Amino acid sequence: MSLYLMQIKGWVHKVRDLGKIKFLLIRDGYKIMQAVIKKGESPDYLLDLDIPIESAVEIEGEERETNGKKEILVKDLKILAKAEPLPIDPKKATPKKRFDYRIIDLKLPERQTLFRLRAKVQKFFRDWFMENGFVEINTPKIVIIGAESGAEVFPVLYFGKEAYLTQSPQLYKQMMVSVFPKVFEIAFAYRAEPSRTSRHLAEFTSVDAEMGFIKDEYDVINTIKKMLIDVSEKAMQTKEFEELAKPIDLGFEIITFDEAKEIVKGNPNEDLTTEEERKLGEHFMEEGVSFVAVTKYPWSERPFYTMRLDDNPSYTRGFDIIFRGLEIISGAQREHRYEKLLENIKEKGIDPNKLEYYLMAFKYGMPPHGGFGLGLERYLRQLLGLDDVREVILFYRDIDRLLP
Ligand code: ATP
Ligand code: AMO
Repeated sequence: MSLYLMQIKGWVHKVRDLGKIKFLLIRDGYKIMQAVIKKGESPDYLLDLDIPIESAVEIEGEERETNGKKEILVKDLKILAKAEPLPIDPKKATPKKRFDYRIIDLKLPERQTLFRLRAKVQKFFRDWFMENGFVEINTPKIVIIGAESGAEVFPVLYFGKEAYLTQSPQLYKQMMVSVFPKVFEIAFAYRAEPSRTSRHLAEFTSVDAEMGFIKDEYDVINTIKKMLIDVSEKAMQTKEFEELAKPIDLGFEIITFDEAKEIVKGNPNEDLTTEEERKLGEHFMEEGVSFVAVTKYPWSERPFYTMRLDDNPSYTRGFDIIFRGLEIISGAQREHRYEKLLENIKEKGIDPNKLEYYLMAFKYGMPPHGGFGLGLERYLRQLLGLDDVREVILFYRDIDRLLP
């Protein structure tokens, strides 16, 4: 029995042609619906129409129920854009081919589910910051000095002068806590990583925050704890997550760098290695702890802006957050005292003249402050239990890929 006339627009996902009856699956970017062309009930010309998969179509028909499932009996079908035969089957293609033909790969419903989840997660982070008094800022992406390390920058020719793509909004977000007590930014950051790993991108999404008037780095870590638990809970409650992955425990622990090195039996004189991060993650996951904050990093491993311990200057208030065995966040209490900051800059071998505008902010009421940067692709990779950050960014950039 026909219910009512309706219209759907979307892409032809599958066609099953049985001669007198044709079943079409139509995908609209959210769901897949069945449309039926039936001799005697649909106009005759439709039975002979060539409808290649992935063509964009507009269908009018009657909604009805067959065997408890809703479908559309087609009364009219317009091909808005006829698709050519697809060059790959993304379900069977190698990763290289999938990424060469990413636009076809993205037509798989499970990819769309993933990118709808990514869009929601980005919104959950933004909502969380806004609900907690952070002001959203947008800082320059073309800069003169790299904040993290000089070597990994992309040079840009800027009206005849050499500039760089920003590695992190670090210097600007710090400057901004002398204006607003709490700021955040979600934007691409650029690293000329010559590496081919499953966790490095040349262009990644950095979720950054900076907070003024803190007591110490634990204020920042506890803020991160609330944010990660809230955002992860919301993400896991989405229908997209349910389709893609299994829920994870949201335990959160705070330890020191020396304690972390003891657990993994590592060398306390060097940074945690990738392998040690993995071991640390496994150790804590057994107890339902997915997030491990590791603080009090050695000064030798942290950038100039990190605050050192007054009573033990070879250690800092810098920390990393390891999420199920992978670093997803770096953060710190920053050095806000002008003279000490200048000493630290010189000790790291940086020319303070290059930081003139950054340093200016510290002369006019810079409060004690701290913050963090989270790699959105790394977070999503770990949340979904995937094995490569390339899967969770639409069009990735690395040493081997600038197209598409
Ligand atoms: P940083 O905070 O120093 O900028 P990051 O946030 O980019 O680092 P990673 O580069 O993932 O973090 O560093 C984590 C660990 O990964 C390092 O301790 C190092 O052992 C390892 N690592 C870094 N770069 C590479 C690489 N190109 N190839 C293999 N391992 C690497
Ligand atoms: P860091 O350099 O550790 O710290 O970067 C912060 C976080 O960004 C992510 N990340 C990356 N993700 C993908 N590909 C990359 N090449 C890449 N590089 C970094 C990681 C990392 O934990 N200014 C500091 C943050 C701060 O102290 O506020 C910074 O940029 O998840």
